[in-house]
Amino acid sequence: MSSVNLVAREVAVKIVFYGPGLSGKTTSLRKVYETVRPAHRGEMMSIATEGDRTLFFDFLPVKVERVNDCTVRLALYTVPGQVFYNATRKLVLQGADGVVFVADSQPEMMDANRESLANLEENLLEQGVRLERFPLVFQWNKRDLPKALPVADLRAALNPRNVPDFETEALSGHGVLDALKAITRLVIQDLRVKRIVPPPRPATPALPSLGAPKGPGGLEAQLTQLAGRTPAISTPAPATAPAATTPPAMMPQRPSRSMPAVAPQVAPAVAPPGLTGQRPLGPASALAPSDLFDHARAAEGAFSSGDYGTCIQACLDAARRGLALAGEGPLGAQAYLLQVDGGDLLKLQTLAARSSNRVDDAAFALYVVMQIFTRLHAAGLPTPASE
Ligand SMILES: Nc1nc2c(ncn2[C@@H]2O[C@H](COP(=O)(O)OP(=O)(O)O)[C@@H](O)[C@H]2O)c(=O)[nH]1
Ligand SMILES: [Mg+2]
Repeated sequence: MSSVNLVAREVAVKIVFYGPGLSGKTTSLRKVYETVRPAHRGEMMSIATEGDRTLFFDFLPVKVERVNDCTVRLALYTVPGQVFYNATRKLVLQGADGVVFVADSQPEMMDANRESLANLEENLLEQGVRLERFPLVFQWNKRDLPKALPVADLRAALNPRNVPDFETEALSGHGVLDALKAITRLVIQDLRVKRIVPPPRPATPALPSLGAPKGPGGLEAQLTQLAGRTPAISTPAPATAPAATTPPAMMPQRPSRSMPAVAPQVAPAVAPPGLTGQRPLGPASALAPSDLFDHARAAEGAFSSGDYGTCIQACLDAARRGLALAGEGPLGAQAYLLQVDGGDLLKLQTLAARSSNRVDDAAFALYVVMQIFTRLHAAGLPTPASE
């Protein structure tokens, strides 16, 4: 399950390696483990293995530190491929943000590949997720074997949607990181579309070293390269060229030093989907949980047009609704729970009762709702079920 800490600009995503038994999922994960510098990963955990088979799952946490201004944490899982472990697969798949499907390129494995892909589709559907709208990439694995099927055959059978796919040899690691980069990019894009991850911040005038990766071999450098800022490493062309050669910027740009409390004119240059051509997101709507997005936009719109009274009313309404997400009870108790400044709330109520307001009053009201949104994020509210 993805989670986002907007204050620290940290995104945690869950990626699952799926596929039939023995296709190379555990080997792929092990390769990621060996490739990523120790400072950027935790220990690989393999749960209840017997012989070389994954009976429960493998888990590897990877931290991609400071890609531009955003820290990405990847929780990488594999599922047991054997048909009879479907309950475990469902469990591991729960809350996944994206899947790397590891297909075995051998002709005799095609039925198992198809069956596993159908099983993925079915298990996602049980969670209310449709595969065709879910971030997905393919590894065509075991390309080193002489009898490996042509990629065109694998694509025709398994990848009619033409999502990014990669020829891989998990044993040597060839192509594995490319697939991981691609799924990370797709997941971040998807989370942006869902407004879980904020849109990129505007680029600041470049200090030459700011966007540079920290080290030549890290996943961080690879991801930075994907963001299209500092090509540092040449990677082999993926099997699906168009999808991977024209990557849109996937990571937020480096921030200015401090976040302005209210300043619509410095709002991110990128409007969220569906809002193209309209006013760009302001800081309050960028922070707002989805239920309160319209309130935040209304407040910002009123602020921009000089209607400070409406702005303050919208903020007060958003503040009440936001605080209610902390649970039942009086406003003061909810504010206390969320560690929102009670004095600020009282002042907001006072401002809302006034017949005329100034620009700094409206700015203060926006500051109060942003405070609430930030505290809600820190507390993990609203939970996905309540949103
Ligand atoms: N020749 C070859 N063998 C591979 C490759 N990837 C994995 N294997 C082998 O396939 C077997 C199953 O791999 P594993 O990663 O355990 O599969 P999983 O069940 O999908 O986790 C192991 O013996 C691996 O060494 C590859 O790219 N080429
Ligand atoms: Mg395994």
